[in-house]
Amino acid sequence: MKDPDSTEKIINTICMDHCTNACFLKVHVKDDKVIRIETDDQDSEPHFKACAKGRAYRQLLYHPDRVKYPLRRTGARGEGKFERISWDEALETVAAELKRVKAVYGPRSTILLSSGGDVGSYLHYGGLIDRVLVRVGGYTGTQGTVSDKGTEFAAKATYGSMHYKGASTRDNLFNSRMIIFWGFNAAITKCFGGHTPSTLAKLKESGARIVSIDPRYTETAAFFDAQWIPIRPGTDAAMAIAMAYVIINENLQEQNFLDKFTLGFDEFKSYVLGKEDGTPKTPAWAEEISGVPADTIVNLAKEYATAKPSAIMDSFAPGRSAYGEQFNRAIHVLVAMTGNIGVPGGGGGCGAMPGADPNRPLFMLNGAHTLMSGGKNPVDLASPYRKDSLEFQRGKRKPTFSIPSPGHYYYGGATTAFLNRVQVADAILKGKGGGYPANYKLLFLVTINWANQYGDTNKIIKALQKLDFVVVTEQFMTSTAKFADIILPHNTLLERNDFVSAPTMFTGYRNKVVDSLGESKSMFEIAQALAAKLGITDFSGKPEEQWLREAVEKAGIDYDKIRKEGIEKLPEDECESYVAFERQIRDPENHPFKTPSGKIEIYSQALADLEDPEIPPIPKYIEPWESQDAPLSKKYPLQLITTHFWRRVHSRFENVPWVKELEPQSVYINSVDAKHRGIEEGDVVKVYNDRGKTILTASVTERMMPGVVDIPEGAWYSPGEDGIDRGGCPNVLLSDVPSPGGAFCTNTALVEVEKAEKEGH
Ligand SMILES: Nc1nc2c(c(=O)[nH]1)N[C@H]1C(S)=C(S)[C@@H](COP(=O)(O)OP(=O)(O)OC[C@H]3O[C@@H](n4cnc5c(=O)[nH]c(N)nc54)[C@H](O)[C@@H]3O)O[C@H]1N2
Ligand SMILES: Nc1nc2c(c(=O)[nH]1)N[C@H]1C(S)=C(S)[C@@H](COP(=O)(O)OP(=O)(O)OC[C@H]3O[C@@H](n4cnc5c(=O)[nH]c(N)nc54)[C@H](O)[C@@H]3O)O[C@H]1N2
Ligand SMILES: [Mo]
Repeated sequence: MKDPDSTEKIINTICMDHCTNACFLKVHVKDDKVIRIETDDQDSEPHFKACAKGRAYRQLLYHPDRVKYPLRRTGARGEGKFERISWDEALETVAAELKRVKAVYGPRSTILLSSGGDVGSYLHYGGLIDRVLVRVGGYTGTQGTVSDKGTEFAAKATYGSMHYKGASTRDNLFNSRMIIFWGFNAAITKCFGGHTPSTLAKLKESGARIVSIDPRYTETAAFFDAQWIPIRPGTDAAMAIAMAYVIINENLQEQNFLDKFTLGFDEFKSYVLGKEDGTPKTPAWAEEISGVPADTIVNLAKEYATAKPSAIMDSFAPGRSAYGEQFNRAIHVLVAMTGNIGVPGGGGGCGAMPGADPNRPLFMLNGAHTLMSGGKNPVDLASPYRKDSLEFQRGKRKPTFSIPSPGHYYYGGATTAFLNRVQVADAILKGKGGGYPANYKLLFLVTINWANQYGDTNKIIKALQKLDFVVVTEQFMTSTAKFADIILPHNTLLERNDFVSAPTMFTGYRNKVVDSLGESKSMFEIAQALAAKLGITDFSGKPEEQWLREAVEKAGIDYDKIRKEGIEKLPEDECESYVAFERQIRDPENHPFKTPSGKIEIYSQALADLEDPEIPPIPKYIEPWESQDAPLSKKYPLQLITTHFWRRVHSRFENVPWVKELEPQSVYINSVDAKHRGIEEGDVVKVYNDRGKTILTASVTERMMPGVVDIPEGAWYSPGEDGIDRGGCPNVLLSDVPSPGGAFCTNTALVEVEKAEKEGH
């Protein structure tokens, strides 16, 4: 322990929670206590000013509900009764259970399920537990991310690369004549850039025409006074394909570009014109499906095809729906048809991660880092390549994309051993009998609030009840942690050192500001101690500080300087500016696309080879299973979307009063739908379907399109004695059935809303 220091000092650090953005914090410390948090106050661009959440981090750090000691369950699973135990006892129990499950059932029966935590960290992340588990025989992991699987699938099929590489850096937009935010609420989610707000502010002056296609009138649309085109969730591919129809009909496509750089436009054209199936994909056809007037589609298509260069910022959210991968694929075709690829001001996609210089630390999601990743996972190695996935299909080809992640941790999925992360509960409940590779017994949950954040909460709870053993690393008693047998108390980013990198614009040092509260520990400390209990001798080899110093110095950064300053901003004119696929278009001979044909694949033979009508080789509109036209809509007439909320990071900060008081958790409902149900602003309502029910207040607004309601994701699942959620957690209503491309369908669910009084609540 340091001597208490009564003079106030400022320690610089970086907030980079799982909002995927990164902001600068100036933390005032007195007597070893955080007393105030300020943020970036420099005039020079770019800015990394923290949002309300980062500035309120002090209340998260000192929250009275912090889990500060190792806990062992005493009551029934989920009852929330625990007793304090020592670290020694906690780790002994976890080690013993890991050994037992491996000995009796084999290593596959242990699942490691982890999520972002503080993204961008170089040291403290779930990959450290991977490093432990691969050394004791391996484990079952998950493949892909929960955020952008549809978008990623589409980018791999069309461009052969990850979508991060298919998006340009934000400065690209300053050259655009028109920008379409398609399911992208940039002002709130920012998506890979704490500097996005300052970009948007400058864009306002650029004179570009801005359009927002979204079931909600978003904060971004409001900021720009943009044209708002409301659209029924899950129908975006239909609208995009009808835009292609207009462009073909008016002969506005860049045929030379299509001939030179793409494959399969004729097959697509044949589908669009109805030669393939007898249905021309006219604007009238799309109006019927999407609710967007045919005239609006015609005008937008013509304008987009002629106002060059133009950008379509297609986000992940429409891709997180049934057949959502078709949406991003259809956008790729529009971008190609108008020659908007590889040119400044053109492009598509919502967030860039260029990665030009391998030594320059770049933004990467947790687990993608190789700093301490575990190496090959024996379970993965012993399994055949998947036949049902794009890049590994038929096991013939090498992966067309991979992030350096030797253990396939987080981005894994090369083999059949790994589960789709949306289906983990299903796998636990059904095991081998349901066609899964193993019967699962032990679940290791690391920086994830699984029951709260994944589809079909009630099913996840059944899975949690079924397991032999559940261990959770947590800072709080979340709805998931209540189901743990052992909780390992994890510290926060203000209580440990780390190195972080932000998308393209800075690298930062996350300074430890105060000592860990109670007996909470960093992930490095937890993993190291667990490794010791398991008899692993080669876990680290060097102390934490050395790992960090080496990583910083490898990036060519002065370690002591960055520790002091906390951030190394790249001057604005030196910020890595990147126009996606610029090289492929400028010099196609030497820089082919990474698809099998080397071209932009409008028609993908790899997809055709899957022989799955639900994943066609050209982008098509396929009606989502819970659409407004589905038979189920008679019973549940409203489409639910579940957006990312401005005052939370998923379920994080929901318990922080300074942030929580800013806006209540509500279901947003259009006044027509509300009136029809006798619902007024602030009424307590029940939202329900066959999967679950949740009770919360209604916010009646013209900013939602009729027929669609929004419950922001991340509210804390809090069942009453009747088992009905009172926290407003939308995941009790969502399904765990993934889209054929693998995505979590967070925006595909039919529900009904009624005043709660009716039920006596
Ligand atoms: N404040 C905050 N920022 C965050 C996060 C957070 O939790 N809080 N989370 C971060 C993470 S991990 C991620 S993955 C990203 C997520 O980023 P996104 O997936 O882009 O975010 P969402 O808010 O889900 O959706 C964006 C917009 O899409 C609209 N939308 C939903 N369904 C449809 C549809 O079918 N069609 C169309 N056209 N629009 C639709 C929504 O109304 C919303 O305005 O955000 C990141 N940023
Ligand atoms: N309905 C619906 N559900 C969604 C989505 C949606 O759009 N709609 N979006 C999905 C998306 S895109 C994502 S990425 C997931 C996110 O899902 P999660 O990553 O599970 O969400 P978090 O709430 O961030 O949960 C992280 C948990 O880890 C704990 N934790 C422990 N240690 C640490 C630490 O050191 N740092 C941090 N930051 N946390 C720690 C936190 O207390 C918290 O309980 O949610 C998904 N769920
Ligand atoms: Mo995400």
